[in-house]
Amino acid sequence: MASVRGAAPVDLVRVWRGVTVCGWDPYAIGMASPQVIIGAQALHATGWAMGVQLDVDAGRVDPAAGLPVGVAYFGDGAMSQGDVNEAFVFASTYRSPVVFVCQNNQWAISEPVALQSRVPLVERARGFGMPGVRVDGNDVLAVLAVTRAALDRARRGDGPTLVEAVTYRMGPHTTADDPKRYRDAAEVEAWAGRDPVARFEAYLHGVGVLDDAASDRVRELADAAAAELRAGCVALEDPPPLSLFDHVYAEPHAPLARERAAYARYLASFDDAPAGTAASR
Ligand SMILES: Cc1ncc(C[n+]2csc(CCOP(=O)(O)OP(=O)(O)O)c2C)c(N)n1
Ligand SMILES: [Mg+2]
Repeated sequence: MASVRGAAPVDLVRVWRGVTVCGWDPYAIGMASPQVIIGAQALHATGWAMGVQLDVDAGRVDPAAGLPVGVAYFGDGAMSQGDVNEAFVFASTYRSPVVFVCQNNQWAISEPVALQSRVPLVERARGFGMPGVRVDGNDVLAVLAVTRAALDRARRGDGPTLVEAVTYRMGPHTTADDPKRYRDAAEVEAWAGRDPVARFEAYLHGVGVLDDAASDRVRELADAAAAELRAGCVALEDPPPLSLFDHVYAEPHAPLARERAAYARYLASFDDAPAGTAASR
């Protein structure tokens, strides 16, 4: 998503390498940094969308031109978070221009979605007073169509929609996770045959839009992008340790200055550390 909006491949991994708090300029590409706090983005998108409505009230945005729309993507596990449910309440009652897309990959680390909800997640939308649409999350065109319809509804000022895209998490949650301990290999096998990229490729071949040469070219481009991403990630430089304090608050203040000074003293205590170690930089 970020790369479609203009972020370079390496921008996608800066945060995960821990060298920055945001991999790109959110204002430049109109997309916030991925949230580590599960589901917080649903509140951010809703707050932003409520701001759009204030802009309409103040005459800064012309609703006749179609409202700008916020979109929040989150997982099935996030549906159990207070943040997400609070966002649904505000977005629905204020009819805010926001679309919620729940990527239900059926696992929240080792917790299956059945433990999160006794009803299909999409059915919760009704209780909040907004439409919910359940879509095959491995069908690229279906997801596109459902998202477009939800965006159009929000642009018209008709309020939010919850989209539940049903898919499956094929790999482990993280490198520290071993899914063999809690799920059946046969289930993973069944979903392997529904790979959305392979399905869409087969569809494009079927309708004559893609031939073998074009498929090979796409694969080459993908390999090149992956190589660029890996090289860029390895080449990222650690920021100076004290820059940790630079973007926490908009304005400097005394407690922050004290903490910064204390950390500077701590770092200085390593001054005899060999060149090239973290503390010597
Ligand atoms: C508020 C909060 N609680 C717990 C965690 C730890 N945590 C990280 S990922 C995750 C599961 C997320 O599952 P889901 O929402 O289904 O997203 P998925 O990883 O499947 O895309 C949890 C509990 C967190 N990051 N934030
Ligand atoms: Mg999940």
